[in-house]
Amino acid sequence: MGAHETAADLDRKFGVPGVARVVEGNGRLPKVAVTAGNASGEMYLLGAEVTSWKPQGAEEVLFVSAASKWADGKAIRGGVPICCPWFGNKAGDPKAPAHGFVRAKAWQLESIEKNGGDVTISMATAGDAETRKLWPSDFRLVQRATFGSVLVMELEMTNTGQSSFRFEAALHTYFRVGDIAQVRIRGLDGIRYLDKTDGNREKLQKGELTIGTETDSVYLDTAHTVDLIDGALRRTIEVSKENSRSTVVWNPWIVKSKAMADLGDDEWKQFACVETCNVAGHAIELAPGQKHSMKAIIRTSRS
Ligand code: TA6
Repeated sequence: MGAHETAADLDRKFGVPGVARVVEGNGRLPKVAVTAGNASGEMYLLGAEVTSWKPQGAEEVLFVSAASKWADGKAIRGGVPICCPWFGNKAGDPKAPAHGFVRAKAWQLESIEKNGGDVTISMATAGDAETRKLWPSDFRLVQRATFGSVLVMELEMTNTGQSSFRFEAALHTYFRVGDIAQVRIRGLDGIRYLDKTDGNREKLQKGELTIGTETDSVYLDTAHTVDLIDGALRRTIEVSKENSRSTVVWNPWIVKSKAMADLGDDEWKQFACVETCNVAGHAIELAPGQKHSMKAIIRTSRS
């Protein structure tokens, strides 16, 4: 977004009447509001963050906290934050922002394309003097979100510099559930994971995963599709992916939620994160001019 481009300026440039408009959202932050044939949804320029996806005839699939802050420089709590170029705390730099810096930046809206009943929104961000203080690499990062009966999010990293770099990336998706106590997560059976609630100990997933306490698990070397089965809302959310070797499952539970200023004390009951990632040992090395694209493909069905 140019220095002074308002939502109205962007709407004049990119808006598609009756399909996708650029408007002021929460905190008067610019967002693209999608009302396409196959789905409705929202994507903020702040962090290129998808905050809503409702396939035609279905309920909202994503969770956003009622206590989320809505301000430039602050990550939105919920939706699909983009964690990049590192995941979690930055090794050796406790003052660096958790999960990298791109989720707290205003991205550039590049295009809105209607394709039948679907809409694809592209937003981009790139290295600058500020980001180089945190991460001395030149890069361009594009998030392409297609809102339709399926939600497809493609995160494409390009090394625009003269030297190689390694980066981590996560589409940190918050899925809305009716009651976390009635959720089962299928598809990780037999997969090794790091349990961040237990000193990062490596463990083995046995059978389906249910969530009955704080859960923060980094599943390793898995390209598996995961099904989030929501007993309360009687639906299944299928999370498949391309070019992603790690999957994170997170719910803060009671104590951690109380400590989070941008999450309601009881909101832990209403979401589960199933995150499409390349983190830890699956960080990606890019040579100058190389690109890497990771995709999350989300479907929902009655169950
Ligand atoms: O993806 C799980 C996780 O890494 C947790 O450890 C927790 O920190 C969560 O992300 C949320 O992080 P945030 O920086 O958004 O509060």
